[in-house]
Amino acid sequence: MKLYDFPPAANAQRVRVFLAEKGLEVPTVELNVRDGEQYKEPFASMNPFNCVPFLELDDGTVIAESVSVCRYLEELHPEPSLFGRNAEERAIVDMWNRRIEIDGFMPILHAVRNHVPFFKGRVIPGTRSELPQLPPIVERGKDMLKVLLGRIDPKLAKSEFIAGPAISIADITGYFMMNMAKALEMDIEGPYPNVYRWHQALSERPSIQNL
Ligand SMILES: N[C@@H](CCC(=O)N[C@@H](CS)C(=O)NCC(=O)O)C(=O)O
Repeated sequence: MKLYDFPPAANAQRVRVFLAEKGLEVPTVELNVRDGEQYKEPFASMNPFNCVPFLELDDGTVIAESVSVCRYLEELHPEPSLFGRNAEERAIVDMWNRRIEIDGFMPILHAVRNHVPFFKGRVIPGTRSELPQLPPIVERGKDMLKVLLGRIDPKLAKSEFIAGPAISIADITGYFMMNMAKALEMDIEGPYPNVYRWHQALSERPSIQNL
């Protein structure tokens, strides 16, 4: 098995944090997505989404998508669980992970890609599209994140982690969502003190410190 990775890429870091939390090591191959290596062969044929991370199994099967890679590794190594230990926990973790990805991670990703000059000419991940950066997408992304944080903050007032008393994939997704929000200079500490505390605590974990 080989993990195709690029150390500065947030989605690749999601998988690396997951591996560290589980105490797993997987051989990695670095693919420089800034220089466009993902568009060259054999990588373009291996992963039609032209992104990192992706996992190549020994028989050549490729699994792209950070959460799908993590889910596969969880099946092979169930302990410690980051997707839930029974039907109820798995549903709760999945619910929060999906809501974070759909309502916060994706909107804020598009906000960043439409705001930060570095992403000019690459507003859609995994494409070389010349589509222009659009300021309304930035504002809408921030608005959507605020709605989500308004729902997560009361939850984190009562719970150390998003889906319950133990860290899960939902916290990893949420951690990287909040990192992206930093690029948009949003005030988090004032309106969402529990989100702020949770994000600070996660940033001190060895899995994140050692990225
Ligand atoms: N939904 C995908 C997103 C993957 C993704 O967007 N990866 C970025 C790095 S953070 C990438 O490889 N981008 C290359 C590009 O935009 O050309 C996942 O979770 O794995």
